[in-house]
Amino acid sequence: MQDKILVIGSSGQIGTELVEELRKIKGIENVVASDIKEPQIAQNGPFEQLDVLNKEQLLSVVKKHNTNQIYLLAALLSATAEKHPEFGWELNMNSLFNVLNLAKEGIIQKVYWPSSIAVFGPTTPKQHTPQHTIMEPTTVYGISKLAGERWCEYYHNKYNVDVRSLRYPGLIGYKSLPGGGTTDYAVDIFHQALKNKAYTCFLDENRTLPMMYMPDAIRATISLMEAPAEQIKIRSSYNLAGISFSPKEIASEIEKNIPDFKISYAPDERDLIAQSWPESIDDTEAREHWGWKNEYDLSKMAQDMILNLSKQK
Ligand code: AKB
Repeated sequence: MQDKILVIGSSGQIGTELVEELRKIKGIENVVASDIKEPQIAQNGPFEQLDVLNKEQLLSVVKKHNTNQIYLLAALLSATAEKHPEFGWELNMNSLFNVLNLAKEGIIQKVYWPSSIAVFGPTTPKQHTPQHTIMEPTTVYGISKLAGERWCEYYHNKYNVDVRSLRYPGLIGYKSLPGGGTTDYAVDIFHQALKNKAYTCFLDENRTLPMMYMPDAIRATISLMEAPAEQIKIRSSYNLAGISFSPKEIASEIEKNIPDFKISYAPDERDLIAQSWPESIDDTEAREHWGWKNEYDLSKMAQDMILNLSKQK
């Protein structure tokens, strides 16, 4: 059967790059982008303005395009959800139910839903955090992602829904800006370094977090979705590891490329969120089950970011 894909939240940080890559692989007409907002950039394929919380609208878009797979990327991220806890919970959970129920009813065949390192909390082991461990998230976003993981597994076990998920670390890319996350600094720092040769970081200089370069994240997402179902042994969400670094370490990497770059620190409430998260992730299961392997280390990622952002200036 031809894959007919709907990407919900296509104008966001992941959506922008995922749609581009999926269209290369599946064909432009087979990947419908959708977002609650009108797109800011010209679309090179089908687009639908869609509020995922509106079940009727979602169903009519799915029917119109004969969709059989949904990538659900719409969410409030960690920092924004702390400011709007009730809406964060409503959007992050009800969007998932609306999509999982389409799969339960057999209207669509496959679902991708992103989880996050935010499912872990202060009581979780911080180094090489294992797949199965203590999970006591302290943010609205983390609580919604952990609950979502449990529901994904439940829908798989009870209703045989083919749902797949990754616990993304902080994502870094040059094609679009992140919005409302705690790890956003690791993108902003490059923009400010190139523009002003200076950056004030909202995290502590030693606040190490798990991160990943976008080409790795997109490859992981599509590999997981394309893997034969029998290889997917975890139906909650897979740990996924790339690079771990602190603001101080990424700043010194940037300095190698932009020698007069200066960083200063003004930690705010996002540093408290970051403090509750792991420093590094053990992704043994993803490697063993469906052959995941990251390609980018800190210096390769930083060089590529600087090269590509310089071309955009
Ligand atoms: C955030 O910072 O909220 C996200 C995430 C780690 O899921 N980038």
